[in-house]
Amino acid sequence: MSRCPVQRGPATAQTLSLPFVLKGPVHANEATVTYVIFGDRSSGAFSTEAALAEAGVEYEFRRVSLRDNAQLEPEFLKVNPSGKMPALVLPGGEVLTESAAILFTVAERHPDAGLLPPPGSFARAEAYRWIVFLACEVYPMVEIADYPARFAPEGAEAEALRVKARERIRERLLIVERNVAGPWLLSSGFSAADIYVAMFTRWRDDLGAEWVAQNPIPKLTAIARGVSERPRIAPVWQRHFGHQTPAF
Ligand SMILES: N[C@@H](CCC(=O)N[C@@H](CS)C(=O)NCC(=O)O)C(=O)O
Repeated sequence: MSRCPVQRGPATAQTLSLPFVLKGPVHANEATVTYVIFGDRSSGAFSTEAALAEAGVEYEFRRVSLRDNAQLEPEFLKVNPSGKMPALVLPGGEVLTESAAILFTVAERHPDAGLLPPPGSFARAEAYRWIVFLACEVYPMVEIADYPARFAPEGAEAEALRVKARERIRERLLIVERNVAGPWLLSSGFSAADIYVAMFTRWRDDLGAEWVAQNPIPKLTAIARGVSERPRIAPVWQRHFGHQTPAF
């Protein structure tokens, strides 16, 4: 299976230190003092957590197990009716979903973190372009690769669809690879787009070792390494992806 957060390695004390399941209901009108992230290890919730960590703000991570399909439990559906993670509860209690929208919002609420280039600049437009490209052209393919039986009859047809979805993911990541300014995705420097694309490079089952060997993605790999080494993100990276070998 290639679920984006598949538990590939042994659980460590670090990874299990997250609360295992929802601690209690969170409603849109419940006042919270810090951000609350709902997600699983190695999932799309990495991008939310990394952005908040980079911004240097407090947050709580509530673990929703994809392996146990907890995202489809009524309790989580109250948080995100589409049964997807990440979901973010803002300090005022409002619930926000969609990983790209969350990145834009965190960047806007914490401008000093420099998660996006200055408003109005072309660099900012490019950040929007690549984050939206990943959210709209790549992320939906992950659902097809992870849960093909949602889209085709179970068995050979679903498996064939999974293969096709993975091909699209690979082809589209190569488009991003060819557009990396270096060393970061944008010529203006580090941004939330780097956090986001680094996450997609970690979902190795979607890429496949053989494909990576034949289609090196050195620029995206360098971005992933750079993101993993940012002082505020490094512990987050370790919790989500540290179990992977080789790391890059
Ligand atoms: N459009 C959503 C996609 C999120 C998504 O597909 N997340 C995966 C985990 S990486 C998920 O929750 N999958 C569970 C499911 O589809 O049942 C976003 O960008 O936040």
